[in-house]
Amino acid sequence: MSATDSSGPPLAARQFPNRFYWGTATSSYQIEGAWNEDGKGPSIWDTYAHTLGNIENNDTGDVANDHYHRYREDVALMKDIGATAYRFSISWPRIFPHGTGTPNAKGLDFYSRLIDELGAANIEPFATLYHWELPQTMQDKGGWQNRDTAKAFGDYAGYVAEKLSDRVRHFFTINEFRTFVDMGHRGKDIPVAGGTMTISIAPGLKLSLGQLNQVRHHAVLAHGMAVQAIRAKGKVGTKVGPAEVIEVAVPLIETPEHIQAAEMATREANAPFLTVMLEGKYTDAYLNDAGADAPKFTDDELKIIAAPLDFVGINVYRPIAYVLADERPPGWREVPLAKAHPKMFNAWLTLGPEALYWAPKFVQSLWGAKEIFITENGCASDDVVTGDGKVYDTDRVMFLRSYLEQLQRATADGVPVKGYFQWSTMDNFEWNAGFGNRFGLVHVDFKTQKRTPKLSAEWFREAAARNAVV
Ligand code: PNW
Repeated sequence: MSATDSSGPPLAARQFPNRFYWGTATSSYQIEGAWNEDGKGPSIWDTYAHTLGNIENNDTGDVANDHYHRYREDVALMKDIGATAYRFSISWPRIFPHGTGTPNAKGLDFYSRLIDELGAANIEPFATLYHWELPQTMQDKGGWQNRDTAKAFGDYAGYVAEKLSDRVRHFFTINEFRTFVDMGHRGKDIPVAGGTMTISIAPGLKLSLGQLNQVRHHAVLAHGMAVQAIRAKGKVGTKVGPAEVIEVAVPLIETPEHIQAAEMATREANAPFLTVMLEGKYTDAYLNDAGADAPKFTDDELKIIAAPLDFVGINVYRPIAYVLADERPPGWREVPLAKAHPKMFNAWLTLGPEALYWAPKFVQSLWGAKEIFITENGCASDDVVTGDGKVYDTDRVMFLRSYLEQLQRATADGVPVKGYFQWSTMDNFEWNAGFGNRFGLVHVDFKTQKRTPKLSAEWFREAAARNAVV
């Protein structure tokens, strides 16, 4: 390379491992629509979104991206943007309209057709079994406060694995335990520059701390029961793991003491979810802090919760905290976000690319994970289609490049990250924010259902083709 060469760092230095999956992700309620078609039962999200005032603009997922009818076009789009994997979710009430009982063949058939379409496009399917659509009938019986829900989820997971594991090799049990449990059952405080904000989602409960901790316990128990059921009913070789939004603490200064402090902070921050799934016990600090509000559990339940996994899936958007080592217990201290710390379009989306280095790094160092998937990463923007018919999302391109550089750094260190899923394939129903938060690589006009790949889709195609940060 000559001194005047302006082609940037050599690509080889920014290369991902061979056979790395370049995927995009979605979830059923956020894109499918067809909320009451072909025998589907109502979910808590149908109920929640149909209640005026819960969702921005009173948007609902009744039609959303109409993906239920347009899945062929959407698979073609994914192929066009160079995706080699697709993470989608299966709607529990499409398969079991009331959570348990007789399965609905038409619901299963939709996913079967989608999987065939993906196969024809050479896109590897990754299926999530719970992306927050609890059948309303189960909610009416106490929802996640009722231990029976965990058992019902395990049975549903086993049934789906039995039917689809001939073509689906990877199953994620539950998406973002932390989000649906804490935001759905009590409301969760999120740190933002200059303070905190509280977010609530379906079913919109305000439980006591003790009740919340019991719901958390039932959620990880459901995961463990699903792992066991998938092993029992799935084809030999079927792989299974969670897709949790890891709370990752990032060391502000990369020295051994600060890195160790961040690692300890990360383990404690995930105590009710990833840590108990991977260690088979609740941490002492978690139980002591909770005191009388600690969950009630048995040793047998802990064994189920820690059923051996094939991989760990983590959603990574932002650091939960920036930390430094501290001489006083617990050994670290959190440094508040500076008022002007940059964020993306969403107030909660603190810009912190290093999170995508430290999250998989700590999953390996704390728990010895053999395979790791980044099951979500991405950002929203207020993208617009310009006069020339294009969407110039420079912010998302900046976001992707800076985060993926950090992921590449992790793989270069030998962290076994096997794939990356961009959230999201296309703009969709962003929960409480409705259609106003656009997370897609592909723009969607929700009046006409027209899909327009953004500049970031071009970036993604190039990165996937070269298997490198571009
Ligand atoms: C995820 N946070 O939710 C969900 O899995 C997706 O369904 C959702 O559309 C996507 O991220 C974008 O929001 C999150 O506060 C909710 O860090 C909250 C956070 C992260 C992800």
